[in-house]
Amino acid sequence: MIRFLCSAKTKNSFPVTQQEIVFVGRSNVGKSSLLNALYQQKLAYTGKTPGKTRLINFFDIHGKYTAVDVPGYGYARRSDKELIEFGQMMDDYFSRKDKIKLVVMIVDSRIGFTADDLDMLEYLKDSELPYVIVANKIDKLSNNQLAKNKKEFFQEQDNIIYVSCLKKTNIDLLEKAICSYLEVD
Ligand SMILES: Nc1nc2c(ncn2[C@@H]2O[C@H](COP(=O)(O)OP(=O)(O)O)[C@@H](O)[C@H]2O)c(=O)[nH]1
Ligand SMILES: [Mg+2]
Repeated sequence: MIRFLCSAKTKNSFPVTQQEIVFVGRSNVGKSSLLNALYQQKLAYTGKTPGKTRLINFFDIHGKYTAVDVPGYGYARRSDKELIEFGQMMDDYFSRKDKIKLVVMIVDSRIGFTADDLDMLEYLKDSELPYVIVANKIDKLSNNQLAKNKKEFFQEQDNIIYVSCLKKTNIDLLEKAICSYLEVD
């Protein structure tokens, strides 16, 4: 059973959990779609309005781990105050390092890493958090174009999974990757 636990934005309102798998990505990159594909149900809103979800959402996944849906970053229409609050929320959340087993960072296979993505990547590397990159929307690319993008955009990275949430391509590979990072008792 998949169960919504809570929405939170400050340290003392985060739930008590055992192990967390965290999902991050730019607004509109397909994070909600990925969660839907992975869990075969709607955990968060899929929608055309970017930046809709502004809190960190926690879901219990079959009592095995907690899936954490972090708000999309790189949303241009945010005020300075909102950006500072967002940064604070991220720092508060990611400081709970012992809980975080894996960060799943979603990018767009058609455009590679944007400046915002590179900031996030640096943040993950600096924090020494384990992460995997999911390059989404490969259904929008021809085989040739995908091969080209793999080489041009993602050559430096070996921990990349190329997926289509729309067509459910390679979602099983991500599932396996997640499992491999979980502690089993
Ligand atoms: N073609 C295609 N479109 C996708 C895919 N994943 C998501 N989308 C579309 O991208 C848009 C944003 O998706 P959403 O899941 O709401 O992104 P979020 O803002 O990151 O949660 C929606 O119109 C989705 O239908 C995919 O794998 N292929
Ligand atoms: Mg969403």
